[in-house]
This record gives sequence, C-alpha cells and structure tokens, in this order.
Amino acid sequence: MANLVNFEKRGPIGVITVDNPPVNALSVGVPQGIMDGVKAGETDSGITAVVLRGAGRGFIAGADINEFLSPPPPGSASLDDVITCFENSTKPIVAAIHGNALGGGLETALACHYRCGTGEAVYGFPEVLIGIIPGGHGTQRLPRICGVEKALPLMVSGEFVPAKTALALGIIDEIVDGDLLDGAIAFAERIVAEGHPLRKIRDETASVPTDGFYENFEKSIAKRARGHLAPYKIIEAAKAAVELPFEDGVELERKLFRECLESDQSKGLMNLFFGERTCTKIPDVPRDTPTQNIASAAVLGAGTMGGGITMNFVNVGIPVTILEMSQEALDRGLEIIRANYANTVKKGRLSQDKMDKRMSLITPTLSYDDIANADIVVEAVFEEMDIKKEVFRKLDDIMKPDAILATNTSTLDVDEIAAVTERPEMVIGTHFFSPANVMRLLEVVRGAHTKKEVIATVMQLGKTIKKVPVLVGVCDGFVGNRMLARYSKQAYQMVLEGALPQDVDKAVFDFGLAMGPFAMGDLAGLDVGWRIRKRRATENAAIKDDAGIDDQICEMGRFGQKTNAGWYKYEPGSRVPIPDPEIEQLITRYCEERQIQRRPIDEQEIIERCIYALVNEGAKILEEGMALRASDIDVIYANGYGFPRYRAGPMLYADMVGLGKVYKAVCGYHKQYGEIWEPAPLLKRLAEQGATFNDL
Ligand code: 3H9
Repeated sequence: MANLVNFEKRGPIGVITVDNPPVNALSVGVPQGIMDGVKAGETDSGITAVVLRGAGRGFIAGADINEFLSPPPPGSASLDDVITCFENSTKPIVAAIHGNALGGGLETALACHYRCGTGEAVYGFPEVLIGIIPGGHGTQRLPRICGVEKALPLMVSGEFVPAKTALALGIIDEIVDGDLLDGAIAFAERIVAEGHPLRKIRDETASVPTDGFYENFEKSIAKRARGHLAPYKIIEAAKAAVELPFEDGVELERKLFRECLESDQSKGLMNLFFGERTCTKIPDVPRDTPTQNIASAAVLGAGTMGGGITMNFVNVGIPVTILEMSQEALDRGLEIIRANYANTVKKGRLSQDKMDKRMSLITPTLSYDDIANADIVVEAVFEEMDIKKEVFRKLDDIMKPDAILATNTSTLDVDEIAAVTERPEMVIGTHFFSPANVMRLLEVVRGAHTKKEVIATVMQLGKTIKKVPVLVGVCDGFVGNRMLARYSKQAYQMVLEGALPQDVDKAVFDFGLAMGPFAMGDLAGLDVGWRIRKRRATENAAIKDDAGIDDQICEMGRFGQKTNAGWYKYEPGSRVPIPDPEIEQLITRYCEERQIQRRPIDEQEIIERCIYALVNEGAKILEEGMALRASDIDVIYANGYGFPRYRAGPMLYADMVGLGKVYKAVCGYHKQYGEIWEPAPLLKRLAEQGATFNDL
C-alpha cells in the first residue's frame, strides 16, 4: 500500500504530503503520518520550516466519516494528537492549501502557524451537515480569528467560502499565484528569514459580540435548524470561545462533540451523506459505461413542470427549446420563468447579467421540427396516457436517432409509453418534483428496455443539473409517490377515526417533516386527485361512488391554498393554514352519517401509522427491486418529501426503532385494518433475523 503521508526535503524546507485519495480524509494512519513528518523536520537540523499539503484534488476534506460510523480500533493517533504535535513544534509549520480545506482539514490548517493557498481553494466547516460540530478546536479557533459574529454563520451553515473571503476573514495569510508548493516554500522561507514568531491562534482572544447577537442569530436560523441538535451545540461552543480560556473552551467543545456524535441525528445525517453518494452507483451500469454528450435539450410543455425543468438545464448552460401547442401557453410559460428569475435577482441571489444569459438560452417554439436535433427531450405534457402516447409517437418520428426520449410522468407506465416507439431502449422516465427548479430529487425511471448508456447518461445529467438522481423501477407511483399513497391513506383514515387534520399535521411536523399531509394537500391542490377519482369512478362501475371527505371539500370549491380554502382556511395572500370549524363539522357529520365511532388518537399512534405505512411499503418496493437499496429510499424521502434529514429517511428510522418493534406494530394494524397493512415479507424476514434494512 502506498504511504498515506510522505515526507521530503526541498532545500531547508521539509514538505509533508497527505496522499489519501479520494479526498485526503484524516483516516487512521494519516494523523500518525503527519506527526512523523513533523518529527522528521524537528530532528533534521538542516530544516528550518515545514510545509503541509495534500496530494491530488485538495488539501484535507476532514475526518474520515466512515470511522464515525464504524470506529477504528482505539489507540491510533488522532487529530488532537496532530494539533498538540504542531503546538509543540519549534519550527514554523505552514499549510499549503488547494482544492478544499474542510472540517478537520481546516482545523489541521488552523493549528499550523501560517496558511497560504491557491485562488481557487475553498474553506469550510461542514460538520453540521453530518450532525456534529467541529471537534478539533475549530469552534475555539475560528472565533479567535474572525470574531464570533462571522464565525458562527460559517460553522452553522456548513457553507464553503472562497479563497478571497478566507483571506479577508484571516483564515489564510496569503493567496499564492502560480505553483502552490513553490509559493508555500517561498512563504515559509520568508517567515524564517524575517524572524516571524510561531503564531498560535489559541493565544488570541475572540472579540465580544454586540448585544443581542446570540438571540438574533438563533432567531435567524430557527426555521432552517428546527429539530437539529448540532447548530445549537455549535453556538454553545462558540460562545465559550469568547467567554472561557482556550483550554476550557476545548474541553467543552470535546463534550458537545461527543454528545452530537453519540446522537441518532449524526447517524442519520452521516448515513444520508453516504446514501446521497451511493445512489448513483448502479450494480449493472458500472461507472465506465459510455455516456452521451448532452449539449442541448428540448422540453415539451411550458406549464409549471416544463418551466421548472427548463430552468434546471439553462441554469447550467444547456440550451433548451421549449415546445407548446399555442402561442398563448408559450408566452405564459416564458413569463413565469422570467418572473422566477427576476425574483431571484431581486433577492440578490442572481445577477441581471446571468438572468439575461439564462433567458437567452431558451428558444420557444410551436413546431416539433425545431426540437428534432436536441440530445434529450423531456416531455411534461398533460398526465394522460393517450396524450403521452401520441406525443411519443410523434417524438419517435421526428427526433434524431440517438436522442434520449424522457417522460416526466409521475403516475403512468413508462414501458407502455415506450412501447409506442420503435426505440424503447432510448426511453426513460425523469420524474422531477415540483417546483422542479427548486426540489433536488430526480427519480430516474428505468424501463424494461432502457439502454444502460441511457441510464448512465441521465444519472450523470441529473448530477450536472444539480439534482440528486435516484434510479427506480416502473410501478404505480414509482418509489416516492407509491409510498406516499400509503402514508396519506393512514392520515385520512385517522381523520375518519377521530383525529382532526391539524392533529395529524402537528404530530408529523413535530416529528420533523416540513409539513403534514393535509397542509401538503392544500399546497399541492386538492382538485387534481379529485378529478382523477371522479374520472375513474365514471370509467369503472366497480368503483363505489361514495364521495370521501376530500371529495366533499372539493365539491365545496375548496381546492387548497389557491382558493384560500381546503382542509384549512387561509387569509388572502397568506400560506399559513388556519384550522376551520366548518371542516371539523363536515368531518363529524360525515362520520355520524356512516356511524363511525370517533375516538381520541394520540401523537404516537399518528406517527406510527404514518411512518410505518411508509416503511412497510418501502420494504415491498425493495423486495420487488423497484429501489436498489434502503438508503436510496431514504435519499428520495429526504430530498423530495421533506423528511427530516437528521432521521435520514423512513428506512433508517425503522432500523433505529428496531425492525422487530416495527413488524410487531404492522402485524397489529394488519389484524385490525386488514389487507392494507399486509406485512412486507422482507420486513418479517429481517425482523425475525434481528437484522436491519441497512444490513442488506
Ligand atoms: C470532521 O472533520 C470532524 C472534525 O471536526 C473533528 C474530528 C475529531 N470521509 O462528495 P464526493 C468520499 S467531519 C470519508 O462524491 P465531490 C465520498 O463518500 C468531516 N469519505 O466528491 C465519495 O466516495 P465514493 C468534515 C469521504 O468532489 C468520495 O469521497 N468534512 C469524505 O463532489 C468523493 O466524494 C466533510 O464533511 C470524508 N470526510 O466533493 C466533508 N468526504 O467515491 C465531506 C468525501 O466511494 N465531503 N468522501 O462515493 C464533501 O463535502 C465532499 O465529498 C467534497 C468532495 C467537497 C470533499
């Protein structure tokens, strides 16, 4: 095995190079290697200073996250040991940074006496994103460098800052032009020649923030950080940097770090970290599968979905021809896209120049002829099989032979759509989530005949347009919506049995989801499902025509937020749901008419029934191979359905509860409610084996 850390002499400068691909994480062996390098520099009288750098893509991306989930044998050298070693060094140590210095990597750099880096390097403390706090003195050093008012937003958001900002904040001392190693060696030689002291950030003091800073800061993150532990622990630790001596602050940081590390939240977030990277790995579509170049796209339909999809492409510089049936629809669609961008410009998050450039990449058209040469076409027309089939016949006729034909259907059978073409191997599903320009999830639906090259291309394209692409199979609702149907059914059922919509929504919100099922229904619009149910009832005499509460709500003209009334009522222009006595009366009346005995339903039952319904269906999906892994399902729920990231997703949540307990509850509901709760055989098997979904 190649050395994880190398040491070499460049004249009077010792150079330590961390070489632990892919990201130079501080895995077992790396801290010891760095310390050995420092020792080599110390003992060589010909060496006056040491430069620490990373090989490959970057400096050091932090601790090895794998080692938090499965800790290595005790006794190996740690980041703490490296820091102590730096502090005891009698010769200057200079960090030379390129690519990124993140988390423990940045902490390593901050423990050096000086830091320089390239103009393209980025710096950050992303620990919060995996549910922990900087645990290598970062919370104590950063406030001493740039003040707690600047340090806290950086550590609590986990955002990366560019080199120029890092220089302005004092995180680095110099930006090196030209070759980094040459520049860093010259920098180190200058430090020695000019007799600069061994600068130790620990000896500096962190300035006291303005009155009310902490309270205001907590308020500013309240929505984003709701339910999360780590952001608040970071605040506590950073406060200590201002108020306590360094050693005491470090002691507190260590304690808070452990608390976070031992929490279920960090396990959830770390699993999600790996899940979001594993989901692009498809066993029978290896990484070296050839992909097609996507230099242009076409989008069919300029409605909400089509517009959002178009924005995704032009945001990354891929020109789009957008096709509609009428000039009016085309104009309306373009106007919405323009208004969306203008809004972002107004908020200062996009320059006018960039907006103009993006708009200029959109070509509106009414003619199929204009899209024939696109590398991919994404269909986002009305969700009806006959219409989709007609569109795909047309696409098959006109599109160039190697064009990828994608459908954005959320409910229809991709194979049935593909079957109307002469090239089903080029057909694939790209299920975007609304609003498509915002939501990160992309379900990539693999048809029975979809070519591996097409799958590889679309998965890669998903990453290019900054989505989290997850491969799913063809089944009703694919993965996300198929599971959601079970969850919504339980929510509705509990309203029939005794809960009110606001009870269910509150329990689910307190559990951590972005919103409850009824508020979500109001946001999405209740009329779509209602129209589908009505149509199915007219088409199929076997479907009993007993209008449910949701149908009756729609019959009252209450379609959700867009009509200021649905399951809740809304003040005009407001999105805040207000429980409505009229709905409560409707529910009570409905139940009385059907002699349904209502009973109190507590929060625990609400959560169990909603979440276990997701889990049981998820297990069926896994067994059928519609999702490749339990973590893929979690990635879908965290990125498309507002599942709290700190719980990863329903499958890991179930693992943490214990599948034995989940299975027992599902069996209980099965006995009580029948077929809908039929336990998934996979859940039964794993529960009996004492195993988890993660073990799969
Ligand atoms: C920490 O430092 C705690 C300290 O404060 C205290 C300690 C006491 N560990 O994302 P990519 C893998 S906590 C292990 O696709 P990119 C990743 O799984 C840590 N593995 O590439 C993937 O593997 P694979 C604080 C890691 O170019 C491969 O590297 N630091 C780690 O899009 C490529 O990753 C962080 O949280 C890791 N730390 O982005 C940084 N990082 O190929 C987390 C990556 O098998 N990392 N891998 O799927 C990142 O943000 C991005 O990976 C990075 C590269 C920006 C570095």
